[in-house]
Amino acid sequence: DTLIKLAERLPKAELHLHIEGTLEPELMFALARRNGVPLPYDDVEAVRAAYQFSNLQEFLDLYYQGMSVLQTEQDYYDLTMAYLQRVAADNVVHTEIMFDPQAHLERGIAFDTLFSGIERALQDGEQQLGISYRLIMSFLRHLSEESAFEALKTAEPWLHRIDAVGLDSGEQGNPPDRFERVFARCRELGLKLTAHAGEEGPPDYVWQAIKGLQVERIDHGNRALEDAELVKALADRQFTLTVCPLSNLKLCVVNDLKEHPMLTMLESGLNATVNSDDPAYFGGYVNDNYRALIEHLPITREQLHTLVRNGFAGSWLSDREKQHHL
Ligand code: ES4
Ligand code: ZN
Repeated sequence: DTLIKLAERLPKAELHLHIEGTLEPELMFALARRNGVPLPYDDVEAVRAAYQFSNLQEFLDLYYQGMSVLQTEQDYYDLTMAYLQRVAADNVVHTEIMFDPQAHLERGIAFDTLFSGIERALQDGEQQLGISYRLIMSFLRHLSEESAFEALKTAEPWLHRIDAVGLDSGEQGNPPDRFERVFARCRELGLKLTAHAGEEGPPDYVWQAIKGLQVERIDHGNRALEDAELVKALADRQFTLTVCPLSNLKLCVVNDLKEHPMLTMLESGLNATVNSDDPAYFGGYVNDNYRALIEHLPITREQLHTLVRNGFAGSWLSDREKQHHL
């Protein structure tokens, strides 16, 4: 109980958050009505009832369907502002949010529309709520490398306002290797690099992400624990792992939170962090994820402080900004 109180009140950073995954059913319905987009659900309860997944792909199908209600700049603003207001209550003071441009461009939404809405909310959030931010443009790995290059070209006029690129969507059968050239180009452009790896995919995908894509962080990374040499490489080189406990539970990456590998990760010297991934779909924001860990694992006060500190240390804040939080 005291650990939960401590986790709730500590200032925190969130490093793994898909802005499209913050679309709560209430806002989904409001935007569907506002834009005249049909939804295959009768009400908010029916949406929530549909959120039972046995793997990543079952979630992704509903995630891509849900975002079809996002149409105007104001929609993206409202989505992002709702997230910021929600996590301000969790004492999140820094957030690094991912967005999936290809999922919107494919539906005929202009890059300017989605980017302006998200960025305007982040700027207002920084002013009004004191939440600093970084922006991560994520490529969809179920699409081709050519499609990723196209998205990068479309984003060109905005790249100076984007901090990093990522790689997400269905992992099985979509190894990082295929995106080596587009990540190399992003690196040349001065963007930071991260990739989802080892959520459902094998340790080899994590190796490909660090060796082939040359990412600085790994999103998830759970299955890295199956490869002792990989664990050593990640620990020696101080990679940050952006772990998402409630996501892992909802997507059956773990069967029970009591079996969650978070403490094993810390004890193996890995720089793990606590994040919410797609909070509207997985049943909780950052504090809910801390609470779930504390309730199910024998976590110490020191380990809790380490997780919170890792969030700032692994962020893309400047060294000076990090000093302020560490
Ligand atoms: C995602 Cl949990 C997860 N994994 C991979 N891709 C994603 N996109 C949104 N959430
Ligand atoms: Zn994710």
